[in-house]
Amino acid sequence: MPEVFLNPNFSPRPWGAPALARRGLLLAGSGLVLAGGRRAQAQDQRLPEAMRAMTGLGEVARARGISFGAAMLTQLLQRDPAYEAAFATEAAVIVPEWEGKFAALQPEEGRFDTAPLDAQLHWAQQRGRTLRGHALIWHESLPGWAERALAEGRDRALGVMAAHFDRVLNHARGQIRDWDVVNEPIATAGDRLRDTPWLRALGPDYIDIALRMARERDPTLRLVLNEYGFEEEVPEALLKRQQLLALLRGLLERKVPLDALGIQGHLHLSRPFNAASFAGFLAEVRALGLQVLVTELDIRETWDAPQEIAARDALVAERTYAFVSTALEGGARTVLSWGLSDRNSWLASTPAVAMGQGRVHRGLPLDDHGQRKPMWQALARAFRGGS
Ligand code: 9MR
Repeated sequence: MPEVFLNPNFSPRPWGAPALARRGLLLAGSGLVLAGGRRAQAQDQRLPEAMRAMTGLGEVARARGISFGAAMLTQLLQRDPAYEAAFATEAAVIVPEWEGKFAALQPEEGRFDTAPLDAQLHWAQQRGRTLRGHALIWHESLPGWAERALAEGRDRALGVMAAHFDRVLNHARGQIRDWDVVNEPIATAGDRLRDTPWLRALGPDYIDIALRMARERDPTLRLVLNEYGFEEEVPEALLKRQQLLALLRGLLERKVPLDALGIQGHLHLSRPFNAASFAGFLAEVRALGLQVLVTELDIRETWDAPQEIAARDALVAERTYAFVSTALEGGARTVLSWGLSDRNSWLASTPAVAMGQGRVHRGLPLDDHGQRKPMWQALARAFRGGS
């Protein structure tokens, strides 16, 4: 059986057929209100145009020297005009949610498929947007052939890494200036390096090797180490901060090239957030001479939260503002959310994190219908520097 290399975990939910009144409401903010009696199809065609006319988060952020963007899926970009319009309006930066991963780029050894990534690059270039790379070395989205090859020993693993970097970084040269070179190297428990095929093949040095290889191949790149699970005030997150700081210090002491820490920001309302404590951590990272950026913001709700949408959205917005404003005060100049609309979020399509029973996490700036939520306003407020 050939392996399937479309993003295997994502099955898009179709755009629903919201009531005409709801569409009218959606468009009201843009000054383009459609008559209630018009046919839904005509509205579908106009919806993206109305969205395009709005001032987006990218623009709001840019006014303060901040880059805002979001993770994009080519499979939706190419077939959903409302999805494309939302990115055109809101995102100054694009990050491929799947298309830059190992399994997407090299599904079989030596056979590279850059078409889905190129589609995003083309879209971004046409509109003067930037695209950042995600992710060269990760324990997930590694095709079966690569996992088997890494198990064959050190030299083979070095060869696999070098061949992938050669081809991908050469292909993207001058187009992608910023890469997550190593993604999620610390164990979920926060107490040690994660046990991955790369670690088993090359030892803890795999991180040094990957960063050095990336710098050798393209000295102009911003090299990022991207991690999650250390943002909030829970014991495993605090442990992870310590591991992360030790890892970063070690890399810098060994003169391994590294420019920034990517803070994923997959937040949980079930966990407390302590702004002062997180600010202290950011200051320690910055004191090492590293930049910080928020790479994958979204927010998971809890089941014991209120049922009413307005109350749920207020909690999400409050957490968004607290987290993003702390990150910005701590020096972040790039903020990316992991998608734009709840409809297409991995929070909805991944069984292990989905809410289920008819509820969908409302953890992104736009709702299921592409309408702006209080989280959108919270981001805008944080970018404007308001309180
Ligand atoms: O959202 C992504 C999902 O669509 C993919 O199927 C999955 C595996 O490639 O990766 C998800 O994105 C992850 C990101 O690459 C790294 N940080 C955690 C993200 C959510 O799982």
